[in-house]
Amino acid sequence: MKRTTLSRFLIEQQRTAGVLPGELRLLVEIVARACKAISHSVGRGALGGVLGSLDSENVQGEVQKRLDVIANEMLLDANEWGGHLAAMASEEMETIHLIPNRFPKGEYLLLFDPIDGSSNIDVGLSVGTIFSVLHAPTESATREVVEADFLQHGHTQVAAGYAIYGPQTLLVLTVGTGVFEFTLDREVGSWVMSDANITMPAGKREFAINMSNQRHWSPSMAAYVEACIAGASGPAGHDYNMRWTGSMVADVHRILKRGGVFLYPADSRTGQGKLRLMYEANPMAFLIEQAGGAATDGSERLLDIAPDALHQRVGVVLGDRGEVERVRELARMHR
Ligand code: AHM
Ligand code: MG
Repeated sequence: MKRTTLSRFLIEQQRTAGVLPGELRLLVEIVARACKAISHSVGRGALGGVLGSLDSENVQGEVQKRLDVIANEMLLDANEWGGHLAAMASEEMETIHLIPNRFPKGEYLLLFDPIDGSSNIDVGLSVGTIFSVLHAPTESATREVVEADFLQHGHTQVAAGYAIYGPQTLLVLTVGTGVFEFTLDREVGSWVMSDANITMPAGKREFAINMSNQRHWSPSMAAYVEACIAGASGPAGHDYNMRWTGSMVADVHRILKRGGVFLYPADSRTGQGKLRLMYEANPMAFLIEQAGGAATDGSERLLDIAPDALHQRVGVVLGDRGEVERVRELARMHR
């Protein structure tokens, strides 16, 4: 079997396809290297003393897990010195992280959720790292980067991906030329391509949602899920299967490979969803669209939302185009 490593893939994207600037290639390699280190820590679990919670809360008021903080530090340390970044932002940090003056400043912005699906950490189930790369605005080259520089539409992302720490450690990546999956070869320490040009299987009847929030959904969202549950005898006319792991990376990965739809809708208590636009919804929407799927906040295309805050939350419906369109159609009908 011919082994295409992540490095080779990225060099070929740069050389042949001409779509990948050298600095961006370096950036992706460094993020992937940090994910390798995070995978090692996650894998050590109780043996590495990395499980459990800290006394601290993040900006979202969530109790931080030890691994949330460790993974955040690993991503910051790995990406600070490379010279390809102007600043970083993370779910675990209130505001942006500037590149220290002792290092050269590059032209990209990196956003990440260091450990997504944190509630799974202490029980040994799949968690992941999600990341998104943007161009720093040109004018930021001559001044300090500010939070507003990050508030760009999702469709301006130049790369996005996630690592999933499960039975295998996988890296799923797009640089805007399709979606590629790499499996970590632990013996050699390199990422090896295990799936190329991933296209979501269409028409699969599977949905992933936290049903315990049902009473807080909009009438159109409730109608969509009711129809899924009613199955063949209801308006959808088909039986559906449901899955929920409580880890977006795992649920989205399942849908990317097997088809179906992932939903974390807006909640009537806040008018927002749980998931964050900039480092959860947008990168996943970019990947899903690149794989032939669609992504919306319930009515608008996710990648077209103009962000107004770094930690903004948003409703998320992504996956099978037909299912996403039905959600949007129901929202229009209930308006
Ligand atoms: P986290 O980034 O703090 O882990 O929160 C995001 C996670 C997603 O991975 C997942 O889809 C969702 O929260 C699960 O929420 P719930 O607890 O409602 O099942
Ligand atoms: Mg998360």
